[in-house]
Amino acid sequence: MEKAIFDKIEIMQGDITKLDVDAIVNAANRSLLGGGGVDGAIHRAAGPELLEECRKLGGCNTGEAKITKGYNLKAGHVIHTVGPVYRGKPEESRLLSQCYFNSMQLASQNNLKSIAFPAISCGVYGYPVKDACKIAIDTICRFLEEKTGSVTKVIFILFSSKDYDIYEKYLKEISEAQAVVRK
Ligand code: AR6
Repeated sequence: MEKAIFDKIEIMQGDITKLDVDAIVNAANRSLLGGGGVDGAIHRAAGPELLEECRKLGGCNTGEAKITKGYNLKAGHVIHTVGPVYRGKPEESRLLSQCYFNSMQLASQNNLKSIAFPAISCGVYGYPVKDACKIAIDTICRFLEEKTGSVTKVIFILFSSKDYDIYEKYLKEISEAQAVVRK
């Protein structure tokens, strides 16, 4: 893996609704009509026009992604994706990976440069953060390696310091492993 890929990835702790990026990703449900957690926070910060646009989208399947404007957010766009509910079945990791891949694809198709992801499925949907973190980071690295898209900055933003530490540790592990391989 190229070192340049890791230069495009950043990990932060905080509130995704405050970020000034081209797109923030929403961990939505299949109705796309809002909910709790990060979905509720994004809708509150974006204002009612976001819900109006979401109503026209006709929902979204698990693993897929749809884009809207950001309205009152600093972020220009919201990419809504629907993570799997965790039950420990094998297809859930594929679906979670698709959320990240399809969100990146949509960002690229819209010529966006910066995108921020929350820990999709790691709240109400119950996905274990350690497993979800690997899927998230591995999928983004694969995307950045395979595609020459518009995205030059990918931020993972975690609400808790515990989740932040898990992401930081894994990113360090794989970037150091790559450094050894390159020697
Ligand atoms: N900024 C960053 N991360 C946040 C924020 C925030 N403002 N708020 C929460 N998180 P969840 P899910 C973290 O439950 O598991 C909704 O009702 C949170 O700590 O928001 O994919 C939808 O409508 C957790 O780590 O999403 C769906 O019905 C992560 O975001 C359902 O929840 C995801 O937690 C989706 O469940």
